[in-house]
Amino acid sequence: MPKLKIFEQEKSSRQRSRTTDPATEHMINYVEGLGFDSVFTRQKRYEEKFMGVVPKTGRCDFGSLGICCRQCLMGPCRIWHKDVDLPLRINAPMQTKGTCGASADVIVARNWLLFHSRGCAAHSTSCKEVAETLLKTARGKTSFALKDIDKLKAVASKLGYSGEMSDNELAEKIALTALSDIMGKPDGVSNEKGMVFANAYLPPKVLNRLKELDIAPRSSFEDLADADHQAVIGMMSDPYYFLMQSLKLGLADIIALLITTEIHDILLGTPSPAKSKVGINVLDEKMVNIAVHGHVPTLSEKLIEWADSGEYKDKAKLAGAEGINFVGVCCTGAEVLQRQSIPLAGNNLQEDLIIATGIVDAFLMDVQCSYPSGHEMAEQFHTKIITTMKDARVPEADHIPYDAEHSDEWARQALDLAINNFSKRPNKVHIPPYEPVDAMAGFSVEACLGVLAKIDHKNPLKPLIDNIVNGNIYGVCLVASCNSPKLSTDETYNTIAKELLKNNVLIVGTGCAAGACGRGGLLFPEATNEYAGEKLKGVLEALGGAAGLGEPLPPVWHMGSCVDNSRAVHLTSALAVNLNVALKDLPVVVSAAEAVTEKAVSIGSGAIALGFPVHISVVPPVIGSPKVAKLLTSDMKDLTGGYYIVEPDPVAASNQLLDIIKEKRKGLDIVL
Ligand code: XCC
Repeated sequence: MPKLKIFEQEKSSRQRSRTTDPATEHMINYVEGLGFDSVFTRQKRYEEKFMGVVPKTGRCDFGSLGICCRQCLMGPCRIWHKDVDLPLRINAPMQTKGTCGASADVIVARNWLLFHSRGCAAHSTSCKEVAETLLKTARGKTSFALKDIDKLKAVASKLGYSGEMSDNELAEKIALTALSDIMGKPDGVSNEKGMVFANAYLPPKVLNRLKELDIAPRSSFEDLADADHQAVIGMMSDPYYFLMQSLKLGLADIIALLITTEIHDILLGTPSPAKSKVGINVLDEKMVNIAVHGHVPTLSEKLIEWADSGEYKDKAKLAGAEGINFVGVCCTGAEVLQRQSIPLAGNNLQEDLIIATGIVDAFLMDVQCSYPSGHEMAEQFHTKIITTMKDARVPEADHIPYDAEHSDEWARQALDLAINNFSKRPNKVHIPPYEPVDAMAGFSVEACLGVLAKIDHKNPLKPLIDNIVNGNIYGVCLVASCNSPKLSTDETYNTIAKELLKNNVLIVGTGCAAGACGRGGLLFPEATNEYAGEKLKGVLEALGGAAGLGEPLPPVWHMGSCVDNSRAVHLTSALAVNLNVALKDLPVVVSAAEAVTEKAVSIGSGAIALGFPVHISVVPPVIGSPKVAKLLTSDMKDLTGGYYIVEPDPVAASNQLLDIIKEKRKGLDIVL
């Protein structure tokens, strides 16, 4: 169980460097030289100003440990647990209960659950919106198409719809099922059966266990309302049930992701591996640069479609540019990278740095993971921040409200704004002198199975299973979640990936973690020769050959945005069903090392509920309650098979993950 000194270990990572990406480091220094702030500067200032306190993070001790309660107007209460060492800064005697009588266990567990409410609400709301887009498309009310009919039919058949229905009818059925999974069902009876997508996609062994534990989700919005109700003063005070509800929300979140991925693929196409570039320098001084940031690919795909038209190519030239250059940021970036090979400029930590190049003509923010001060950096340059969604407004930004029914008009307005802004570029252009890195992305489940089918047409999973069983693939690690300025950003993911790769563990990546591996050069075939262990290298060479690439597959498979964590769930569920085991039995682990957002916490708990061990390097605000910390880091293992591993040091974390994989292999009685 984590002790207070773990905060110092967390900090020592950041003290090694702020980032391992030279272009990012260069731009941080440039921006600081101009006297502006970035998230990195603010993190540093936190530590400098508050140096010397224990646990030496510069953060509030109560908040860091999760024992500050601000839920009612009797408070706020700051308490302490008798079994947790007192930091020097705190003058004893401390209260051990809030005014209402809430102990550290109650306060920590309730705060923890409320993280999940916001995370699950974010993914569920995004899911609802894309399901509405599918419904409107099926009813002929948008200009989107059902681009991947094979995927449409596969999803429909999984849900039990087929027969004589037309494509539009199938799409409508899928959309309505998705909406009732998210928003709840009008009749209480079908409600009891839970989320239809969960029942259709999760392995029966896993589902049964979730039902036994009473954490199988009913529908996102109902489970979210239950969580809020439980958190109300005078309601739940048993930390165990708070944590179980957090698992339920995590699961509802993952099912929302799964639905979202399936619908994105139906509307926009299912990705397949293709090459592109990663790094701030994917911006092009001669072009109108448009950065797309957030999590809504439908919107960005419309922009890209229109930018490709003769009309907008001409408009860009008239403005004096050679053309229009899209770059991606964060998860919208991961989405357009995996489907359109649009280069990835960076993540949300780099938002300010990308703008500070002085050549971003428009920076579109849809939903989630944009920082609240992004517009302040934009004001120093000429960049137009364009917000698009009613739930994510930014002061002083141009707001063009997006809706699927009028997406063409919307895209045209946004492109016009960007092109008109090209001529207003400032003199202070500064591009980091580092070439972008080659990267391959697009490893959807369908693409992976497509390659495997070239080896075994009848049972594409068999080559994968055989290689896992014989130890050529020792295990699989999903690297997922955000980048955190609390650590040496990028370093953790890349170190863990390299450590595991040399031990023949295949890495799959999503979201900002996958982007970090991209900057570290791990998304490209050549990295296989450099980093993969001999056995894994052999497998990746054989797969690359089967795919007709003439080179190995890369050692880290970029599976998409954080929404596409669902692809990893999908693939591992297929493996588990094939082997007739539960997910917890597979030699599969997760590292969400640099987790930041509520969404990352919620997905992490969903993964734990499914049975996966989940590593994090940042210290979660739970160690103020030894009971809650123990439940999350060890007792959970007996309930679901999943649990959190908190280890700031990436090499130590890799060793722990390897030990877990070994233990799982022992359990399956396969080659050690
Ligand atoms: Fe956001 Fe999805 Fe985290 Fe990146 S990884 S900072 S949640 S963009 Ni999902």
